Amino acid sequence: MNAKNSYPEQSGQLFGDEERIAIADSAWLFRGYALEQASEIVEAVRSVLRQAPLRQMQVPGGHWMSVRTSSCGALGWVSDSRGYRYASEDPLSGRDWPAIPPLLLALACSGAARAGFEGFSPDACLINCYQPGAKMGLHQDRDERDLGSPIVSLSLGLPATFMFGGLKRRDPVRRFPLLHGDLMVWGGPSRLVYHGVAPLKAGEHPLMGAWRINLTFRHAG
Ligand code: MD6
Ligand code: FE
Repeated sequence: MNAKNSYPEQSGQLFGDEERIAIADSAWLFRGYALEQASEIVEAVRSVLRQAPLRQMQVPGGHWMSVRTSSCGALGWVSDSRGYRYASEDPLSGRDWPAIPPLLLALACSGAARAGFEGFSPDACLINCYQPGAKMGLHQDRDERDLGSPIVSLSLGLPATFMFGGLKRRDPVRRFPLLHGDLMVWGGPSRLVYHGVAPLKAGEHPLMGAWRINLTFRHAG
């Protein structure tokens, strides 16, 4: 089957015991990729958040994001009324961001390699936390200097509806669920696709309670 034409609504492709779903050219979803390590991952994220707490950020235009964010890695993603950028210090504390925990780094690199992106070396991991009602509007991830590297995205906790559009804002949008433990890798021709997250539905997750956390690993610098 041509990977380009096998969308999650239509088919799942099985490789070994793992489901690898082609979303678009060079965009893959690995269902349940991190399930076995989920509780250790959550512990690692908690330890990052003790050092760099979640906060709400303002976006250009003055609105506040409904998602709460933090970062780890050499660079962290920050936003204020002046714009978005990567910064080597956490503006809340004035200190460096915590390092990316080794377990998370290993997971991101192995996932990238499975999607055909060998040698991925993320220097930024953005942590997005959603409570019911929180959402993320359609956007492109284009603040990274290195657009040749993919983005690796790990979802934990409550399920979300991911919106996956095209390279133009008005292109049609497909929707698919992102579940606890799912890993997405996208790059190459899909690197600048518009995407977003529909408002999170209320629920209770056994490990995460009423939360969804999404980690996105990037090579930003
Ligand atoms: C989220 N994710 O899943 C938001 N961006 O909560 C993103 O914005 C994202 O998952 C680029 C690549 C993968 C992503
Ligand atoms: Fe994004």
